Amino acid sequence: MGAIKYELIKECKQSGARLGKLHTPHGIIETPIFMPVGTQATVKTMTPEELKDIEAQIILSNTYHLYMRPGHELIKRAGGLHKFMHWDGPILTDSGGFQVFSLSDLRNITEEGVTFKSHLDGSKHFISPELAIEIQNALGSDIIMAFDECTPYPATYEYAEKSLERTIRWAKRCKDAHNNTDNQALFGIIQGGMYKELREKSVKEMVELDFPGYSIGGLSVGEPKDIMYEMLECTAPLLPKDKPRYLMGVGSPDALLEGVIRGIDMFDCVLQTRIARNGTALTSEGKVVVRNATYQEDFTPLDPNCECYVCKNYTRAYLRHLVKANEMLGARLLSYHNLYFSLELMKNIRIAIENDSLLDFKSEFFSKYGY
Ligand code: PRF
Ligand code: ZN
Repeated sequence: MGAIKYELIKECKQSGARLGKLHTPHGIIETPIFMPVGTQATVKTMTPEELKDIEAQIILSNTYHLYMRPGHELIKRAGGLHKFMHWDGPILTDSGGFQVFSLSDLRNITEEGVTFKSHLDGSKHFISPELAIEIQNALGSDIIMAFDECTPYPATYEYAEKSLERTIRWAKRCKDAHNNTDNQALFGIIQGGMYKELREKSVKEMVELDFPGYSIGGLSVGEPKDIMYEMLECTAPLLPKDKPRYLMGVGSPDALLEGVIRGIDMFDCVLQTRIARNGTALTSEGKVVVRNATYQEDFTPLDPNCECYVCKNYTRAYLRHLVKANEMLGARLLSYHNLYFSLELMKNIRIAIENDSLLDFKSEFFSKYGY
């Protein structure tokens, strides 16, 4: 039967956007959706109850981190990732293919897999496509990712092609290794660097492998935004309409809108919680660096147009004080608001698709937010 089912509800008349429902073993997700990132089995500073308050529908976690610490076998003994972290909604895990490249030292990539040194203690490890699947099977996440190489930017055509071909061979190995297809859906990852032909080839080969969903990887890796949007334009329309499409590691407010317009259904990004921890808020009027002296005596809410718990109860001056004093509540409240803001943006995007007014919504959003 398969673990998930994507129900395409409506295609936008103004753009490539899609409205859908993704049925998973832990609940139904309305798409397009933003997934808060819980790298180490926690969305930093947020309890699962708080995530429910802000209507998070699915969260993301990471194979690489959980493998390094506390270990997938321990999590399996705990009853799986959902039980271990007390989150009963859907979870998507990334395969480690990206984190190994961005975090660990001294990595060496061969046909078999990747050898690397842990970012925690320098110990040596090896992850193969088969192990990435074994770890994700043990975690029990609803949606799991194939093990890929995120082609660095910039890369030559030759390198991007070799890297893509290996990612395709690895995807086949992941598919063969995955034997829990009734409970966990394995997504294939599209790579191909910034080369249109390679992106097309990647889609063609991944679609032939017939995954229940497709991720678009290798974007937002340092390239200009227009190039990322061009890559989306030549990729998303080639993907099957009856499967979900996930743009990996992308989630700034402008990219969420531009991505949805180009046919993306799922996003994740550390931006919301990361900038919260250094004292920055996403608001309807653009980024607010609460830390700045300008807000010292600003007794207004963080975002006058936000209905969240933080905006209803606290002032910019107070939040600035917390951030300046390094009080943990500052990071918590800003994380809460930033995630709420992004989930609310996605909700409004879904409403706009429903009403065939997404491009109007976009102009209105950017007229306040700035571009
Ligand atoms: N591959 C995987 N995870 C990712 C990426 C990728 O290319 C990216 C790139 N933006 C983020 N996370 N497996
Ligand atoms: Zn708010």
